[in-house]
Amino acid sequence: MAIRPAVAPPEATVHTACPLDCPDACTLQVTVRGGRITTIDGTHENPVTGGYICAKVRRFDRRIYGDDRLHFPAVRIGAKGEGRFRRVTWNDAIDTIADRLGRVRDTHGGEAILPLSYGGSNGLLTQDANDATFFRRLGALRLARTVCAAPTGAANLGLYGKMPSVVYQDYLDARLIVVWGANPSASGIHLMPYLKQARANGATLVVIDPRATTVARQADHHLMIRPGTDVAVALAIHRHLFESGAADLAFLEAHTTGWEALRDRAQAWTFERAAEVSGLAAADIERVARLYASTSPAVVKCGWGLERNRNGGSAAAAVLALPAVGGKFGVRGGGYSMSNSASWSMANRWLTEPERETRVVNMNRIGRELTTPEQTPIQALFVYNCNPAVTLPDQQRVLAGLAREDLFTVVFDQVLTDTALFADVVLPATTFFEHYDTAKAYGAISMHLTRPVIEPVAESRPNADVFADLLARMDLAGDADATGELDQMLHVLGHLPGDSGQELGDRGVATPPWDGRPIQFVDVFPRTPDRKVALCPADLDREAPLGLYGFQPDPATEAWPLALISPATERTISSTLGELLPMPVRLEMHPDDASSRGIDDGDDVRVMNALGTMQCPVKITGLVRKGTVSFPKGAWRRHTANGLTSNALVPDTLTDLGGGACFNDARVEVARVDERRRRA
Ligand SMILES: Nc1nc2c(c(=O)[nH]1)N[C@H]1C(S)=C(S)[C@@H](COP(=O)(O)OP(=O)(O)OC[C@H]3O[C@@H](n4cnc5c(=O)[nH]c(N)nc54)[C@H](O)[C@@H]3O)O[C@H]1N2
Ligand SMILES: Nc1nc2c(c(=O)[nH]1)N[C@H]1C(S)=C(S)[C@@H](COP(=O)(O)OP(=O)(O)OC[C@H]3O[C@@H](n4cnc5c(=O)[nH]c(N)nc54)[C@H](O)[C@@H]3O)O[C@H]1N2
Ligand code: SF4
Ligand SMILES: [Mo]
Repeated sequence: MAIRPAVAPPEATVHTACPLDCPDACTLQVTVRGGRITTIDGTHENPVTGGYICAKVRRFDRRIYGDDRLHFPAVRIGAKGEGRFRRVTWNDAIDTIADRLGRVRDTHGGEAILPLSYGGSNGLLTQDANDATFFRRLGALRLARTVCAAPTGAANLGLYGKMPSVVYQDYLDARLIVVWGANPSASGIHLMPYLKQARANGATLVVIDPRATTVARQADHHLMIRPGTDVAVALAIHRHLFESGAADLAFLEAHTTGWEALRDRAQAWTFERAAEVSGLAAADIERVARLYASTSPAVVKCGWGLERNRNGGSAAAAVLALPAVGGKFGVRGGGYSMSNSASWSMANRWLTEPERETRVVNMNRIGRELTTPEQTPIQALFVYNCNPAVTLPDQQRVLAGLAREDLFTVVFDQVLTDTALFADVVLPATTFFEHYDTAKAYGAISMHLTRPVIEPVAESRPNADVFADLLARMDLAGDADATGELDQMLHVLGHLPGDSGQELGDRGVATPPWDGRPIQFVDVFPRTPDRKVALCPADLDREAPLGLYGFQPDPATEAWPLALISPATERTISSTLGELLPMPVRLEMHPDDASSRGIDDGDDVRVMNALGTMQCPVKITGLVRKGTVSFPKGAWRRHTANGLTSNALVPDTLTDLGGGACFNDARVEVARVDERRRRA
């Protein structure tokens, strides 16, 4: 698989890889007939793919050729949000953008321009390449990309310097597997066969989740925890390890700092107290603590579900600290898994333009930034690789910001998203079947080349080309810049560590560091300055409002007693592919919560709190814990009766560490839509 030719012949089977925001980075085999994609399937080049892929990507042709696909650049002719546009040429669209951004910069300064993107579905070429060069040279605001993995990332960085994680293949060696706040049955499906095989080999599986997900139903022990209380449960396990003599003091002395502080802070968390806070039975927590103390190799897989609340950073830190205290490192199948995204140590070396010290905007507070600006008001918004109208907290405020008539908004996307409806200029983007990219797994440690399989649909174009055009049109281009997409791809490949760029270009797959299966504390060590695990790092301790491992009580009130969570589902990747999600989307609710409110299965309900209301039908199910309701992440506005999704109920408060989003910290009440309203 050499990087050229750019596009497959009209009849061919082409190998590529999936760069969507999923831990697995599947390698793909795509059949093309008459220049159109006919089938998409998995291969074995990425060993975890195992020849199969998820249903979303298997039917990705429905996005590529679907009704919601953007075909041409267009400018707004209706009101903001109305979605009436007039087709224009690329030349005119780029001129309009260059003209408006230039005027905003000259009148208000670069800090009146906000680039809004998240690495949602993107590899090394479609984000932080020409786009970053462009916005840096414009002197635009900087974006803190905190919507995901900010608290877990801060914890993993603070404790371990993001040491590479235990990979899926090594779960087969574990005797105990704890899946904590993760749902691989939907959001990293290639872990599932390893869990099944590990259990067949005799391993015990523990799942800690407020919902009985598929993986939880396969577990030997499922702790159906109250959202936001993981730190209490993890500390109770730490307390048990120290009290029972199971803590590995020799390891703690030799390889960690700050363990006494962790021990002291865990002291208050008896099983009973943790049980009270978390809604679990003390005996169930104790059983898991005893299992963890007595079983090796033991691996803890920390997910992202537990981070999205006010205690999320401390929760992740307490969970990640378990293998250090329990003495679980140094054997295959022992230790922890968090994200492996940092395991290649790439540091964006291909970006030569220095970052400027402009103001940093936290993307979780975009609604506030756009509507009640404290500093230079944002006059221009450039959205790409992101769908803020439905993916960010405090949705009504975000929508109010997007509706500002004076805000010049560009939305560059593959489909007409809810955000694109608010654009002044809409630009059509290629999908990963039409452009180059890299697919870097963050579950396994593997990296693959994503390459164009078909010609771009209609007039869609890759990010690299469009930002190169904008650089040129605004007289911001430098002589050494990569111009077109292929040029940029070769430039990025040329800056990858070791031979990996060459390998990706030649073979489409790079050799992972440590053969891709490092054993923690044998092959890899903490990347902290002293190579020790920092169990109570000073910066994290300062940042967390109650100090690291502090517990901020549940925000539930009498008026808003239910916890609303919004986890990933198998049908979308965040809001990507949401255009294909069947309607309507339902709120999952426990039978007891429903009956105490007189709600029947299928009833239309209002889900409400002080921030807003969402109206949708209910699905009554024992698969969600009592006191918690669940609505799918990634739903579009069309999926509810009133055009607002769960994010209309999510506060824009930030997590204790990392400035992360509190998606699972919404507290709500649910009521049946009354008959009169229903007829209206
Ligand atoms: N199919 C699919 N795959 C995806 C995605 C997708 O949207 N769809 N998204 C991708 C992205 S962007 C990410 S970040 C990852 C996310 O992957 P995951 O780590 O699986 O994250 P979530 O789906 O947010 O939540 C995981 C589980 O945490 C539970 N949970 C919620 N709150 C709490 C809590 O307070 N404590 C505990 N212990 N559990 C809690 C939820 O019920 C859920 O089952 O998946 C990626 N993969
Ligand atoms: N309620 C709730 N909300 C959540 C979460 C939650 O758990 N609950 N989870 C959060 C998480 S984990 C994440 S990661 C965020 C993700 O939120 P976003 O960053 O908004 O990600 P997506 O929803 O995937 O939207 C990405 C958009 O980029 C477009 N796109 C993809 N590739 C390209 C490209 O090459 N070029 C251009 N120009 N566009 C492209 C896609 O079509 C899509 O519309 O959502 C968050 N939102
Ligand atoms: S979304 Fe995940 S499971 Fe689906 S093809 Fe892509 S990498 Fe594989
Ligand atoms: Mo995410």
